[in-house]
Amino acid sequence: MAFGRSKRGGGKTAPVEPVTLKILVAGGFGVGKTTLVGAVSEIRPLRTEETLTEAGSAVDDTSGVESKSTTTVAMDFGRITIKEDLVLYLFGTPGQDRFWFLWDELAQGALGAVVLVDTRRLEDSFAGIDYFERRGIPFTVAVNCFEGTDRYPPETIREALDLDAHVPVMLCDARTRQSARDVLVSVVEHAMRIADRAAGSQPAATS
Ligand SMILES: Nc1nc2c(ncn2[C@@H]2O[C@H](COP(=O)(O)OP(=O)(O)OP(=O)(O)O)[C@@H](O)[C@H]2O)c(=O)[nH]1
Ligand SMILES: [Mg+2]
Repeated sequence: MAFGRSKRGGGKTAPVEPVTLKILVAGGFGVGKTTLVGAVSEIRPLRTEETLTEAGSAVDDTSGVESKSTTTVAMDFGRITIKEDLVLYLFGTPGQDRFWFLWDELAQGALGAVVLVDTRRLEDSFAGIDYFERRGIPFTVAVNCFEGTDRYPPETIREALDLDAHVPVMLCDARTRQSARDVLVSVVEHAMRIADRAAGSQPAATS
């Protein structure tokens, strides 16, 4: 798992390095992954955007996000300090099926994930949800509420996506720092709950 705490210098006054966690930001094409990483990142996010071309219009369905002119072809990378001793490294996945081969690399060592959802294309999130479920990677489902789209309560989304009762489902605005931050905090809390539960079910160590 991609987190750890270390002390540099060994001296009593040496600052404690923060715990660093790796979080994936996943979801279907054009759902707002790059937007979310950019909204919360405190460093200039690394992006790997390529221009959408006329030639690709048959496979790149931009309905609903017609202003979209680029797409992620490798990953997004950003960082957010949640508190002094907790830093998240964010890895946004590419949204298109042809980049699936990158997912296993990106998922290595991830503590958890966000699956961003657009209710106009709910089915685009199935593959991401299946991916994390199969690998036992904790995830939060975050509905990116585009203007003009119908709003559904989280419980309706849970039913539509056939999610387990413990999976957090929330509504968000991927463009807003606070909203995106809330989603990331939810992922960390959810992953910690699962880790605690797993630790609690382990037989006590014998000395
Ligand atoms: N109105 C509105 N537009 C949004 C929102 N989130 C993203 N957008 C726009 O939607 C488009 C898609 O956003 P991206 O962040 O590129 O989506 P993505 O999921 O990274 O896309 P891919 O990497 O191509 O899969 C962009 O034009 C954004 O400006 C939102 O919450 N509301
Ligand atoms: Mg993107």
